[in-house]
Amino acid sequence: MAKLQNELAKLIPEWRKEIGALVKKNGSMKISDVTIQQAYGGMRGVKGMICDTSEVPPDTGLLVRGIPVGELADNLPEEVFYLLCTGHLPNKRDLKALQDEYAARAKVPAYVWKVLEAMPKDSHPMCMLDTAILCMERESKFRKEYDKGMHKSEYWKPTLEDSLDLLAKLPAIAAGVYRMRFKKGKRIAPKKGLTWSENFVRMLGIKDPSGEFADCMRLYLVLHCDHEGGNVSAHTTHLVGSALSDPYYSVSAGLNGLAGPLHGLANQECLNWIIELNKKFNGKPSKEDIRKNAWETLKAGKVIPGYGHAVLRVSDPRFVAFRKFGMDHFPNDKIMRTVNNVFEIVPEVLREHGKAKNPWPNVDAGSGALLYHYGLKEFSFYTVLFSISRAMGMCSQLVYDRALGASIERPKSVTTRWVTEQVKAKAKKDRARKAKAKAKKK
Ligand code: HAX
Repeated sequence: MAKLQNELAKLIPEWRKEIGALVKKNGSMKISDVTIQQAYGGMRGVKGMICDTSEVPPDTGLLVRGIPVGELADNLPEEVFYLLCTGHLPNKRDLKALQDEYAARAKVPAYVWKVLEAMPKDSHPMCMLDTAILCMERESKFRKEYDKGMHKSEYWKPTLEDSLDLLAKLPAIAAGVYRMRFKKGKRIAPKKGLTWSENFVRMLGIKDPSGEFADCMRLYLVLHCDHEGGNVSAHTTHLVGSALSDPYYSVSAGLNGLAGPLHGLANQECLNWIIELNKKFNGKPSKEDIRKNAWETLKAGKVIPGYGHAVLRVSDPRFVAFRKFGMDHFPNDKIMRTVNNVFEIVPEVLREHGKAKNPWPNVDAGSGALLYHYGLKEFSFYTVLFSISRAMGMCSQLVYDRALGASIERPKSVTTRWVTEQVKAKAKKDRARKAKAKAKKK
């Protein structure tokens, strides 16, 4: 057995013991209430699920297993996957073992390419990626072991096997989608001895003589890895997985959610806003131009893309890391300069506007500028990049769910009639209480 499997085999019994005791002793303690507003409003803030791989405190932003994501800005995505799974970074030997696992599992089955080639030429890259993942379901080791009859304490093992298979193949699939969808020529084979992100950049076929784009992609794949459990894609993966659907079914379901414009697709709109701004002011909008343009956007009843967040109340540390990378490597790039100036002006404008609870930039405010600089200009592909990274969070959450024997998810839904009856019953009770209090006073 390779190192990650060994490490988890050691850790999982400890987690089971610790969490088992916690639930046994405190199972009836309340940790959340739900209001009618929350029930109709996307369950915002309802604490009703567990995710130990990462958390998003509003005042700091993403912590991956307790480590601020900014502190991982020099790490490899492989190291971050190991961290997500185990709670600690790998040593050199364990990292090498994981990289060897990826290399050994990287070959994409030939039928995947045939399926993709049969799709309409204008299919969305996200649809192509999800189709490729779903059609590989026949490879699932979890399903095969389950069909043979497996003890539930063993579920995590083939779940991890499927996850490693999937993660190992994703860069080749995504790069294949890129070259096919945007007519870039033949697929490029992976090369031995390169890291996960270096190989991905090589297979995309975008020129990178300095290796800077590969470093940018390394950062991109680290920063998007996970964002706790309740966002659409993570929650969907967890929900589908809770039925013991294998990782191919679960991850492709989650990525279908990431493809939505309110979730992973937002990044392309941000770059569009910046590019339009540059076009309008001959590539050099002044701070006053930016202020005017931001107000025009707001007065037109639109949001300023890349700013605001449902949970965060500070600048997203992922934006901070992207901005630093851009300003360190290409401060004079027209788009990067505007991204930086927008950051200096827009929070002030949003504060004056007074609506957004968080006037600060989110992850999407800067990431597109970096990709664009290195020549990756096909906006509809950006969510595919997000997906490769986020699959690490999804897979590690699935392994954790199977390790802990997570139950099938089944919250109780209620009807509007039921809610109305509760409101009426409460009003009746309140009236009775008031009448009683009044009678007592007399
Ligand atoms: N520009 C203008 N108005 C904004 C705003 C922005 N950037 N951010 C929030 N507001 C407005 C909201 O539209 C809302 O207005 P109404 O009361 O008229 O509905 C009000 O401020 C309060 O909203 P909020 O509570 O601060 O924010 P929400 O939790 O409702 O929404 C969003 C969070 C990220 C969706 C929101 O800030 C937004 O639309 N931002 C711009 C789009 C964007 O950057 N999306 C990417 C998010 C990152 C992500 O999660 N990617 O996966």
